[in-house]
Amino acid sequence: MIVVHHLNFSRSHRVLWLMEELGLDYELVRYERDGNFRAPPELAEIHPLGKSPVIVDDGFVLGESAVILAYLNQRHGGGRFAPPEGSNAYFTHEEWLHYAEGTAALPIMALRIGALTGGVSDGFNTFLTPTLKKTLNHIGSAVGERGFLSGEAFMLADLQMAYLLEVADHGGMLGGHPLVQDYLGRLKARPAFQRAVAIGGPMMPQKRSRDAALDSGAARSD
Ligand SMILES: N[C@@H](CCC(=O)N[C@@H](CS)C(=O)NCC(=O)O)C(=O)O
Repeated sequence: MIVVHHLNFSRSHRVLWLMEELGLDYELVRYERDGNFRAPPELAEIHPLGKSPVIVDDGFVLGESAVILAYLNQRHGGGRFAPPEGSNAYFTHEEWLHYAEGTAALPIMALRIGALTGGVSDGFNTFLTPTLKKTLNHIGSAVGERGFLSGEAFMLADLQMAYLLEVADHGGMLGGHPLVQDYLGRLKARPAFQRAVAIGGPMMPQKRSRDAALDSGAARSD
């Protein structure tokens, strides 16, 4: 049985979503963020980073959401949500899958965390704001009016990207990027996405409670 260690308001929504897309059985272990928006220490008993998501499959412990998604898709999903292994399309899809956390996350998370913790410096902002624009333009050009990152089919990379776009939307960053806004809407309309929200809660808290949690505490992680 696959065990999914799920933290509320976090990237582990991705794993629940894929489980629901694939129709797999799993056991859910829930963790609640503390007043500083941090994971509780019990998560570090599962994986040394103490972050979510983490899965345990028959004793095999795996962290990092992109790898978890690829593992579940290959080992338990018949490769359904990625192009055929070894093809050029496969590597283009890998590029998008890793682009999410490797590149797109930086401007989105830094601007959002900055806004919630007193603002980023002007110097950092001169890097972040144009980088955010480039990032959202890049995603918008790829998905166009109706597509997904790798073309016409929904794949792991789309599932990976949604959390970051939700954070961007939460921070009011999607204005001026209607293609990205529509794309996020298409992703969130998927029944499996909605089942994952019903099971594990939303990806982001209501703005007010989140701000209050951050205001009341010290530094936070993403
Ligand atoms: N790159 C990692 C990021 C994992 C991560 O930062 N998880 C956050 C939740 S979105 C977390 O557990 N934060 C709580 C903490 O660090 O205390 C992934 O994609 O899995």
